[in-house]
Formats: sequence, structure tokens, C-alpha cells
Amino acid sequence: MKAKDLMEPFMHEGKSILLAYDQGFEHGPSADFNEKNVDPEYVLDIAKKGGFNGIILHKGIAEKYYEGKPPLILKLNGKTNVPKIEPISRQVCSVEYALSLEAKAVGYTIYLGSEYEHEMLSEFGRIQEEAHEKGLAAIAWVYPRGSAVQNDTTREIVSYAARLALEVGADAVKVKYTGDSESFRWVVRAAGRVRVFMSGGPKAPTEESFLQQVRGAMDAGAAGLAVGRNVWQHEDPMRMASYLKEIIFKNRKVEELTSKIRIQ
Ligand code: FBP
Repeated sequence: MKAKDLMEPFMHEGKSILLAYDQGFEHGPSADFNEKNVDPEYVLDIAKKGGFNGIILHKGIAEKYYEGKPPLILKLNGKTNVPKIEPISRQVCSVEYALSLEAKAVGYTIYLGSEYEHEMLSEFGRIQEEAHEKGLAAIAWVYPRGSAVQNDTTREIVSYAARLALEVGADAVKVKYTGDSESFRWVVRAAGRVRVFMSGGPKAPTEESFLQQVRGAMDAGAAGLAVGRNVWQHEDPMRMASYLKEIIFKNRKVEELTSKIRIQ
């Protein structure tokens, strides 16, 4: 039986752009934040005014700052980067609690290739069933990581991540870009009916280089982008958001935008 499209609250004409703000948990405040973006209100304002289709938060920030817009994706697991061990990210929030915070989806990271991947897979399996029973989408971040993984952006490993998301019942998957559109096309093929979101990554050296990656992912058939640092670390997040929307929703080429970038 074909399931209901639980990603619908996050989609606009089949495409989407999500703002991620869980890096304080994952990396610590000194790694990623400055005086402005350390404040959750600043980033939630970008999410609202920048026209993002969803915001990704942990429960603590959602409880204290979230005011109903844009639709919420509650991250259910997380880890810090302090222990130098094989990566494992365990559940810190329930589906029930995410629902009480008005989330429309839950998010969960699986480290494909970690010694502990089986624990995350089984936890996600349970979460996915409960989320679907309650009418929430289950979004998987599938990041190849751990001592068995040499390179986390090859065509082989990223397409495996995408396929894993399909097989384990995710509604959408967040994966890293493989570096070129052709190999990313295979990633999107492997994901089947699971919507593929490119993950932003650390702030790119130039605006243009980041926009080219987004263009490449969209040309490969991605549903959109789940981005954090490349937007809220930008000196003008609204400008970056508007370029991203031009590419994702209006299918604009980077060159059409970069002539504007050079003038500014
Ligand atoms: P960015 O666009 O800032 O990379 O955010 C995407 C994201 O998946 C976040 O949700 C998460 O906190 C972070 O990347 C994880 O980064 P890392 O690859 O260092 O684990």
C-alpha cells in the first residue's frame, strides 16, 4: 500500500529548503557560533523571514523559542563531539514529546559504518513506526562515519546511505553531496521515493562554490537542501536564502545569480 506523503507540510511545489540549528549540540557553541547566531531567536527569525519550509531543532530550543513557524522537525537523537570514540548518537527525545511541541516530523541521525550502526538502526526502526502511527514524517540523516569509513562522500557510500533510508522507512534523507551532479544522480536513484536533501556542511569558501553544489544536487533530482552554517553564518543570511530559493524553486543557474553577486 502506498503510504500518505508525510513530508507534505515541508514541501512547496515538490521542493524544499530546511534550516538546521542543532550544531550547538553536535559541535559546541565555540566551534560554529558568533555573538549573533549563538542566539536562537536570531536563527528562528531567519527561518521565518527567509521563507524556509522547515526548521530543525532539539527539544530544549523548541520548548523555549519555537513559536509555530515554520513547520518543526524535532531532532530525536544527538551526540557531542567531545568523546573520541566510534560515533553513536542515541535518542534524547520521544516521538510523543515531539508531537507535544507541535513537530510535523522527527529527525534522527544514523552513522552508517560505525561499530554501533545496529543500535541506531534499531532505534530509528522503532521511531519510524511510532512517528508514522502519529502522522509525523521520519527524516533520517544518514552520515557514513567511523573507523570503517575512509571517505564519506564517494558515490558508493552516499548511495548506500540513501538506499538505507529507503529500506528502513524514512520519508526523507539528508546526505552529504558527492561532489558532482552525475554521481549524486545515482544517490537520488538509489533513494527511490525517499526525498533526498543535500546537507549543507561547513561554510563554503565562497558563496558561488556553495551555490554550485546546490545547483548540482538539484540537477541530480534532489528535493532540496537542509542547511545551517552556510546560511546563519553568512554576513547576510537573507541574501543567501534568496539565492537558494532562486535555485531550488525557480531553477535558476548560478551564473544568473553570480552576476548579481559581483555587482554587490
Ligand atoms: P550544516 O548545514 O551546518 O552542515 O548542518 C547540517 C547538519 O546535518 C546539522 O543538522 C548537524 O548539526 C551537522 O550538519 C552535523 O555536522 P557533522 O557533519 O559535523 O556531524
